[in-house]
Amino acid sequence: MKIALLSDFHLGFKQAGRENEAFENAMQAMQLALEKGAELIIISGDIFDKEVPNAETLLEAFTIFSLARNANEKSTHIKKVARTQSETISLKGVPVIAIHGTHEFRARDYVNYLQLFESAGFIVYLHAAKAIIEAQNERIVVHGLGGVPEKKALDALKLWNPKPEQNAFNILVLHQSLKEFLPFDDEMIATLSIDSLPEGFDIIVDGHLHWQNELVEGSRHLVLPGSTIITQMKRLEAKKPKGFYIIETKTKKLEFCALPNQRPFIYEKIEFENASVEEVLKALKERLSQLVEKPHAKKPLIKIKLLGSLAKGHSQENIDIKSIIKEFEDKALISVDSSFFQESFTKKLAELSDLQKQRKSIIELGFDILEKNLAETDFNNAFDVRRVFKLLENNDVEKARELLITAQESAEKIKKQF
Ligand SMILES: [Mn+2]
Repeated sequence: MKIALLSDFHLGFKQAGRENEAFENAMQAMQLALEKGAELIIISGDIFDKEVPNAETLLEAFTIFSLARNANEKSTHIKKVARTQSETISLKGVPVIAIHGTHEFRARDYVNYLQLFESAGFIVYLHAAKAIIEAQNERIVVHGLGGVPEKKALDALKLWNPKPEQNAFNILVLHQSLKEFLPFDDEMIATLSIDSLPEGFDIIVDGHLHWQNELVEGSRHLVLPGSTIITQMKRLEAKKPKGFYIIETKTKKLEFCALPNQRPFIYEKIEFENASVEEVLKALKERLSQLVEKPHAKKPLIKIKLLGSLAKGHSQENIDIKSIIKEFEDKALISVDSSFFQESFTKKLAELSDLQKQRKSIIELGFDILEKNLAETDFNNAFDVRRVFKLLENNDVEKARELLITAQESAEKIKKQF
């Protein structure tokens, strides 16, 4: 069986000049996968860029899933098995199996949008569950775990504890960071590493990491389809095209299929030493002129990193990058990141980044404090802190109260036993 591995469409992602790109790229991926004869489509999370997509974005998703649904007249019965229940779901056309990513993750008291697409008959949605397909004398088992907060990923994987089935082609699908792929300058944390992933699966597909990669480590065959769109402009994404993989289960042959019409992405560094503002501007302009010389079908995305040092008395605040971006706006979508070494400025930046970190971690800090305080009470670990927090954040006070009361009752029961 030919299985297409797609990931991270980020439908709803918008940036000036790239308003339709997420949709166009995801459409290209789905179209090409079907043209290539895919008989099953697996999407490893982040179909949507936001937890709650708007109607326009939902329509885009329906359009993409309809391509698969209308690809042929067949109907496939998929047995979905979760810890406590099992059901058979029939999908028309080429079946799509998906997990949620970090972008569309919703706490368990809320319905996520993949559940909605499952109930509409467009996909089978897996979270700590597996899907079994029997077709053409083959048995395919897709084991899926949606994206969970990185801190909890290792525990979640251990708790779920997926096991490959005998006489079947087993695919494990995840949406997490892996320690091996985290660059030093990245703030993402990871609790999973390749050797912490379970063994015995024919392939392990991981979404979330936006650049494509394939590697075999020990008995594990890891495949990162990468995103179909550039969202954060990471250096690694400039090296490889966007696309998806197709695997043939019998031969285990893996093929990468690049999107036929994608926006070029150029990532460059320019280094200076004691340069004046004028020199930086001149060099930046010259480099950009060279880069846009060659005509492209789509305006290229260019990210330039300015590094090194400025001359005494020159400050990067005086480098008018905006007007340069404007000058080239007909030819490219430019983003310039200046990280000159300047003592006072570096200090200022460090302060700013500290401030930002503090702001970012206030919610995490809240969790930590609550968790710590609870550990000292009779509540102990009687309820899911994150869940209660999310409920309170959404003003579902009544539901949070109920949860706490149930937790208190069970805590008291435990206490009575001692
Ligand atoms: Mn993503």
